[in-house]
Amino acid sequence: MEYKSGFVSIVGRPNVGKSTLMNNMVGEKIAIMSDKPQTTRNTIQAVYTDDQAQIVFLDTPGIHKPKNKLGQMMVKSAEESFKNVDCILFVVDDSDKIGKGDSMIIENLRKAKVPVFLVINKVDKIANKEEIFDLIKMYDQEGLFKEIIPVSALKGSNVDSLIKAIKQTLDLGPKYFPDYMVTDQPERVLVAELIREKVLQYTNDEVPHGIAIEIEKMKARKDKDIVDVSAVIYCERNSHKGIIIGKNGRKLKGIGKSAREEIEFLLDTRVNLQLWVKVKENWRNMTNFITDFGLNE
Ligand code: GDP
Ligand code: K
Ligand code: MG
Repeated sequence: MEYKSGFVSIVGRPNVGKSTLMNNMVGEKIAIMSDKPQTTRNTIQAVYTDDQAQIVFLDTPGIHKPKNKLGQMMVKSAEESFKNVDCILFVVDDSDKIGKGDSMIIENLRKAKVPVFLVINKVDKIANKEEIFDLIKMYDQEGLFKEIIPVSALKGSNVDSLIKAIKQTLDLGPKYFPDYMVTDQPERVLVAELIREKVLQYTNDEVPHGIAIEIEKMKARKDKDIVDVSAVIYCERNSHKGIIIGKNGRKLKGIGKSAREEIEFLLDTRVNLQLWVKVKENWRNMTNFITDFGLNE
């Protein structure tokens, strides 16, 4: 059998589970996940490889109305990813109506020249399985989707059917990436993203999107099997700094501990992690500062 490959863009409203789905398909945690919208800031590539095909997934920031410069960049990179792909996964969740956000994406997708799969995610939340058929019927009336596939990205249910369906649409093509490679993101970016995920988790909704992570140092020690990482957590306000650090530094300690554990797992080595919190007002409207953090132009 001849080898197939192609690029697949994952689009959908914030929080429907795009990053969770992509991580499940490639079997590793590449995109960070959280219950806050717009957790994914730049387009991330993740690679699925088996002995018949290679699929390169593009996880895009959610499409929404931009509120600031960072938002504008996120939407732009999501729309760019409609082009130059072999098929598109449009992910929705278990809501029983097609809302404004989804309708907007559907209208955009009508312009796409490649097959669009509809992925109904979070079906683990639907107790009555009849309701899944109702959802399929509702979306089928749009007359847009090549196939409608219900999955649970969180539990991994039916994700194999989705991969099978994608493989069927792909043309013959080369293996773009070596087998072991699951993402184009450099380790530094993954480490920064893991720290950002922990800050978001530990601070609940108190510190909204005003944080960015800069890795100041990431270096393996010569003599020992240990990597020193030092990173700065930038936030927009002094009050946010206090929240992140917490009483007696307790919160920052927790963030550091759980981030360190995940970084150790990622790098497969012991890690010495130092975290600093600094205030940089209004960084989201400063283009230079944003590009500094490796976000797409
Ligand atoms: P994204 O913004 O579309 O990338 O969404 P995320 O992947 O960050 O997921 C948003 C939230 O939905 C997180 O809290 C996930 O744990 C949750 N989630 C994702 N997939 C599922 C699923 O299949 N079932 C359930 N119950 N929750 C999910
Ligand atoms: K999210
Ligand atoms: Mg995401």
